[in-house]
Amino acid sequence: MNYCKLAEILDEAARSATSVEQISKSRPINLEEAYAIQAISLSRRYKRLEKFTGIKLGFTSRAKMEQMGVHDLIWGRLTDRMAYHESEKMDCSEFIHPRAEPEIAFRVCKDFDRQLDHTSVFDYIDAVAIAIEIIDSRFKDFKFSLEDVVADNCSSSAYVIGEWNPVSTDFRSVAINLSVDGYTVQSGNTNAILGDPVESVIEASRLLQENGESLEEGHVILAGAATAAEYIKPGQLISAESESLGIVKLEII
Ligand code: OOG
Ligand code: MG
Repeated sequence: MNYCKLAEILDEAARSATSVEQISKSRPINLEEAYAIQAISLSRRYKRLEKFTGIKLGFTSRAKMEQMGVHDLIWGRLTDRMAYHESEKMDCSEFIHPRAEPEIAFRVCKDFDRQLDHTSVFDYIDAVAIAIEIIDSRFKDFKFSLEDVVADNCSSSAYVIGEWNPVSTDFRSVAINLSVDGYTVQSGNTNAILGDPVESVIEASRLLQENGESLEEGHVILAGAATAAEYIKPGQLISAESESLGIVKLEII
């Protein structure tokens, strides 16, 4: 089966909220092929007039690696169709088996034109926020290999970003949690994200440059979850909170 067909299968699985078999079960693919499938699957979304809004990193914390049994940093693409506002409700029927995780988001203020380092990175991001990412693997039982999940755009399906804070706000080594209906279900610390979430931005710039791609002013970077993810269902109010960054909520129907 060629890449286009595999991309179509994954894109249609997302569109119809129907799970499919893991690619790796029938055909071994390598990481390069997996990223090629991801890119083709996203180009189908762009043809439907979805707009690229930024990228997400995955498996930047031990909690996530252990939960999913996958041990390498991955990246996927975000589009405007995945972006929810706090005032919107997320309709669970448009998803297969969605899970929520608490994240940190950074806002890009200058087009990425180089690989960033610890000093230059702050010229390129001007805001930080608490966020919820909704991941929804298109694979049955939410099970996959590293290559499978990369081909599936790293399970990206939705995200909501709280109020932006200046990037000088303390986002390092701060407690972060995920709550369902006001009860904390996951708690962690932002230092679980590569030791410091800003490392995700540096990693993002490296990965993008290696791929000949870039981020522009206004794009966002989801740094990766600091805790394991939780299954969500209709009727729940999901929130992510951190003392310094505030709270963001998403109502599920
Ligand atoms: C893959 C996506 C991982 C994160 O924050 O680590 C991810 C998955 O767990 O389905 O988004
Ligand atoms: Mg995530």
